[in-house]
Amino acid sequence: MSTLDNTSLRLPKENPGAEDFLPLLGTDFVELYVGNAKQAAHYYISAWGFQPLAYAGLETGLKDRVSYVLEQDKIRMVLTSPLKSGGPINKHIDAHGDGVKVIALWVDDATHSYKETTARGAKGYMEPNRVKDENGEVVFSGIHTYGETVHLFVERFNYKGVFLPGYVKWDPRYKAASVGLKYIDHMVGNVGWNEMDKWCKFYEEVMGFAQLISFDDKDISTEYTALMSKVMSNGNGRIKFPINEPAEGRKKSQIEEYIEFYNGAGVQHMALATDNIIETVTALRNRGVEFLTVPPSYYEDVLDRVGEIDEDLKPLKALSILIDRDEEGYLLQIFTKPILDRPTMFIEIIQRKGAKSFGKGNFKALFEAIEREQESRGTL
Ligand code: TYF
Ligand code: FE
Repeated sequence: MSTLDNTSLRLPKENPGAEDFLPLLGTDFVELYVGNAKQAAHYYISAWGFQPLAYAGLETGLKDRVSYVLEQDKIRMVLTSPLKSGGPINKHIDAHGDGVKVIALWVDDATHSYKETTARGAKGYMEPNRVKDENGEVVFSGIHTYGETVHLFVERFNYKGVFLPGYVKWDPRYKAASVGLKYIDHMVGNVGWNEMDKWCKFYEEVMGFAQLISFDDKDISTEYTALMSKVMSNGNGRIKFPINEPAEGRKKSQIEEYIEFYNGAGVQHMALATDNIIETVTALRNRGVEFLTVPPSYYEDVLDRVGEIDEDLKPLKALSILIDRDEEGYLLQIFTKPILDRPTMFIEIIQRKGAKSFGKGNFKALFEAIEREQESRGTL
């Protein structure tokens, strides 16, 4: 039996002649459906250092929903709540609690993106739809992915407005300083038993992604909460979607716990990048964000494993920041506790110093920390 088997670390599109039928320019935004967008927005501003950007609601002519848009450097987050009962957003929240509904991808041609992906088997969510206001125009389209999660394709013709047509600038008096978060490094999906390959195939065939890494953790599955994971990436490497499925182990898989509480597949974590993880995590902790911790013994031999690093070990240890290395460099990472009452979504903070991998060397310590949390909840 092998331990975590990092079988390959290769970039997709090794055959340069192949044309990318779905060129993606980046993540446009992530939209969460939440029970109380006003309060959630305050949390992401005060605790996470997001800046208020845009708003749509009763005041702008919407009747049944409200959305707050926040940004921090390249990260844009939309928080949406229903204003009436019984609609699709209510049903989503009833089934899943707060969670990610939309991972929106920025494209040059939303109509082409829709045609190419639906022709390859994607289930349509929104047909190409052109929206205009005095600041320009945007074309949207969308497809379904795992669970009730969707991908929107967003085409912006140099749209000059604050976010999208229908939104007005949101400029509340209260603001909080940024914590230094820069961009979305990856977004992870949890899917059901034996569904990982199906969804990896979806990203491969329908969206032209390729597999970057696979974790097939035979040993881990007998001793720790078990899971399997494959990382899918688009052609230019800007979009990375790891997909996890539960595996049978001695204790209940953290993925199974997620699926139970989320009522199906969905986004498990967003990894947000910083270029100074010590400062970012210090600020987040001071504002009340709770992180998983590892025992001090983790730091006794970590430098034997990862070699020299630029940072002092002392603050990393004090903050419980994890370190890992691959062929190309090293990375620093840390994981919050679930940020919701349901043990579903959490956030990872990551600083890459050359490494392109996902912290395989930390899985044991990380999964033990997650198990301690599961134990405290009585859900193991
Ligand atoms: O995204 C990743 O692969 C890392 C490690 O349930 C990880 O952040 C993998 C699975 C998991 C939690 C973290
Ligand atoms: Fe991650």
